[in-house]
Amino acid sequence: MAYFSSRSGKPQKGAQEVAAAPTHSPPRRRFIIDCDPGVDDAIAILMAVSEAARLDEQILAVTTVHGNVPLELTTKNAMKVLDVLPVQTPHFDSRRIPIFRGCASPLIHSAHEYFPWHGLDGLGDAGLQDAESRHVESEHAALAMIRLCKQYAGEVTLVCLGPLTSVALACKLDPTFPASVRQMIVMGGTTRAKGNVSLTSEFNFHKDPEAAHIVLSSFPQSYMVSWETTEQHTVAWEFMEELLKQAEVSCSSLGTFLRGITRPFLREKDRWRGALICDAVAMAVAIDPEVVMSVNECFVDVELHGRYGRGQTVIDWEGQLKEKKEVGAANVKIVEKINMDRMHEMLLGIVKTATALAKDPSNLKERVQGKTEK
Ligand SMILES: [Ca+2]
Repeated sequence: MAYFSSRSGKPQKGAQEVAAAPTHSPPRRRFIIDCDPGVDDAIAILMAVSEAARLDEQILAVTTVHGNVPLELTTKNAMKVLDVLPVQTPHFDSRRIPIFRGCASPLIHSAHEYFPWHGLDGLGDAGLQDAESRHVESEHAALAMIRLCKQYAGEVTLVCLGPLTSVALACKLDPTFPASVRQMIVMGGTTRAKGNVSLTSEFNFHKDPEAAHIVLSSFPQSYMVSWETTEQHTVAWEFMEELLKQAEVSCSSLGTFLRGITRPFLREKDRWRGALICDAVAMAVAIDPEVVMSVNECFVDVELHGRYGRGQTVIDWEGQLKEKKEVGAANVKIVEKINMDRMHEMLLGIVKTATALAKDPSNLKERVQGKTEK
């Protein structure tokens, strides 16, 4: 049963073929997703699950942080999202992805502003049931990140889709933590100081500027997927509608989930050229770095003061600080352009995975009964 197509157009291994793959070879990459679900976080997580299943990669953890809604809700939402695609491969079992609760508030300031973009519950007020079969680990997200990245030193892609509070805490708890991470992807910041919650700052950096500063200055290199870049890579409304229809036809539970959570976005049709799923753009970069078509490498920091500038991303476009020897090498790859065809494939992959599971639930059972290597 082939349900994925490769970029070359050749059919790739389907669910059963993946199950029969050798179990002795290690996973190709491992991911930790730090997030604040959030509708776009949800879509990004589903993309990661379907791609990880296809590529036999691992999602080591989903860690939650305050952000779009309070921590209690982002954690509940992460559990709900992970329940949507119960998929297994020899190295991957979405039902066993552990969830770790992170920071409930920013490092220093105590302001709690929430914005209604994702509904009051963070998932479009779609009335989704809690995922009662799941639980949250007792270890703090920051400690779990440190532990897992040490355990798999040099193998982990850390994808940050919310305020960077927990990641910054991990950097301070263990200064060797950043060097243990293979690749760091951040959805956040701005390239032209075009703020979306203040005049100059993007939501994730605005929520915890100190954390963003600590993270960018601690990691030797990060990919930054800015607000402006995501704004320029919206998903056409026609594509979104087709995606929803395909999901509803082929897998009603996924269709109901996606239709429910995207309702607030669809109400904004007149405001944007397409669906703004910022975290999905960042996730596309994490899943397949070749999706990136254009980057600028610069020194990047975050402004921590100022009447209008707090939380603003500051970029040394002309290398002035480097010339003065105030900073070293560029610390950030600013993603400017991505391949939207590839991102569309990843979005369609969610439906294809769900369709395969809906058609062949016995395959799922077989894997759970002992053929899954953990
Ligand atoms: Ca987010």
